[in-house]
Amino acid sequence: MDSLLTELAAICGPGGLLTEPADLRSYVTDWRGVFVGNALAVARPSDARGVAACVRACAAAGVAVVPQGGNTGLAAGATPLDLERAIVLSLSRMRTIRSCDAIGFSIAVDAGCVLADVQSAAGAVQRLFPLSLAAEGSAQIGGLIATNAGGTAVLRHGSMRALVLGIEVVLPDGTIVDGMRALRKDNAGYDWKQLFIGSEGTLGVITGAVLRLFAKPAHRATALLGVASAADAVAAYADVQEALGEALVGCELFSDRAVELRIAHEPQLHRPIARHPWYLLVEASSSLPGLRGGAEAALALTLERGHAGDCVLAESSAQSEALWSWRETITENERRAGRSAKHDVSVPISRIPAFLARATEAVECTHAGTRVLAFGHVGDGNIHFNVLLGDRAVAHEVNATVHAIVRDFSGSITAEHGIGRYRRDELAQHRSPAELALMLAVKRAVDPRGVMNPGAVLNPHDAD
Ligand code: FAD
Ligand code: 2HG
Ligand code: ZN
Repeated sequence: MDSLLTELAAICGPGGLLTEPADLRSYVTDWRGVFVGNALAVARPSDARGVAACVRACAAAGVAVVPQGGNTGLAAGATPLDLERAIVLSLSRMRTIRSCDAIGFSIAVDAGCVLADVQSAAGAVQRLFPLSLAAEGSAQIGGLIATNAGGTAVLRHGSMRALVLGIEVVLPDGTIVDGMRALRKDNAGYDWKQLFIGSEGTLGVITGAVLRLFAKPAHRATALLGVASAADAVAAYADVQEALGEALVGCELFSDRAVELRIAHEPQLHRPIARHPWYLLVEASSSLPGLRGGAEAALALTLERGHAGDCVLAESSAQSEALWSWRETITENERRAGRSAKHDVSVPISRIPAFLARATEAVECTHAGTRVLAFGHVGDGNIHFNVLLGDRAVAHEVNATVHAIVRDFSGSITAEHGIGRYRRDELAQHRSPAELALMLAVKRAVDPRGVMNPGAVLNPHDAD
């Protein structure tokens, strides 16, 4: 093993290989601090050739490679758990914006670029990279592609898959495949990049990407609505969708429990509108004038129909950001509140109220000391049905209770965070044997020696 570490140190250059336990700790621990793994080293190459050389060296030594971006994932996909011999391959030193094409509305970046930096680079040329999420100051483009991340603008712009034009990947045998094309239309053979989007590091290491940009909208409108029930919330969502149409960017739901959690940590804050059981945060944007009038009409419509009880429309971008902070701090406040069981579910939008009612009752009545903290992307049918736990020992039972209900609603157990290691053992209950066989066939074809992130997504024994 010493010879592998010597080889990796030579590939990564000065300071590029970490081997001291204190230096490894943050890389082998997931964002929530729930999962702690083990690695021989963290390799931080500085370019795609360095990544390829690291992967080749590990494959030859029979050592697993766990790709890691910003380590903000919520499915323990980047955490080397239960692996006898693994290295974490961190893209953190690959942060170059390779080029930005304002006319072609595209940007080519290293996979280690942090999302906020890509947003800024696009903004500097009056373009928009629309992916937006609370972890944007740390999450990297490679990790966002590997998880097919969603966020708060999916309603208008889609998940990461819809934003990727081309990628560059390193395969498990060290081959670099260059697909850094900025083409909008290209039907030449299989669209192989789709395999890597959402593959959670199990098929290869994404080292670069060409991303789609949009015109930076001149006008934005942000509103917060107070609603009495989940049924009113989905009805209010339909109202604003009806009134704002293509100007609607996102529609986010959170409960008053989320507001209470924040105020518990920041007691100087006041609720931005009168207390309601639920709140709906609506974001719209347009390059055309008249958006504010449109937003006012949308709010009037939903108030008139009785779906919202109160609302506020931001008067400035500072007020927009202040409203968004109620939504974007929920995950951090949940982490501060202690151990929780996360569920990243999707169900048909119109069935969200029935799902919430049934799952809340099943959890809170069956598992003593639990409190549901539900929030999410209502316009995508994606609810983070998280459960604050009094007793962490019931986490698995709570997962089973919630996921059984998700199955009854023909939903998904992960709408955006992925399977990783957190949900791996449940995948077989939610995909047919034919679908699982297809996934295993892909894994075996691309990674026959099981080098790439073994134990994530697929059970390692099934993948043998
Ligand atoms: P990591 O956590 O490092 O890795 C995630 C997975 O991708 C792992 O399986 C890893 O092996 C693989 N991977 C990482 N880099 C590469 C690469 N270069 N090549 C191949 N595989 C790679 N997610 C959403 O979808 N929507 C949200 O709204 C959202 N909000 C969040 C808010 C907070 C506060 C936090 C902490 C997380 C949130 N997430 C959200 C989850 C997380 O930010 C995303 O999953 C993100 O895509 C992870 O990116 P990362 O660079 O941190 O990847
Ligand atoms: C969000 O929508 C993220 O804020 C995180 O996907 C959700 O904390 C969570 O479970
Ligand atoms: Zn989310």
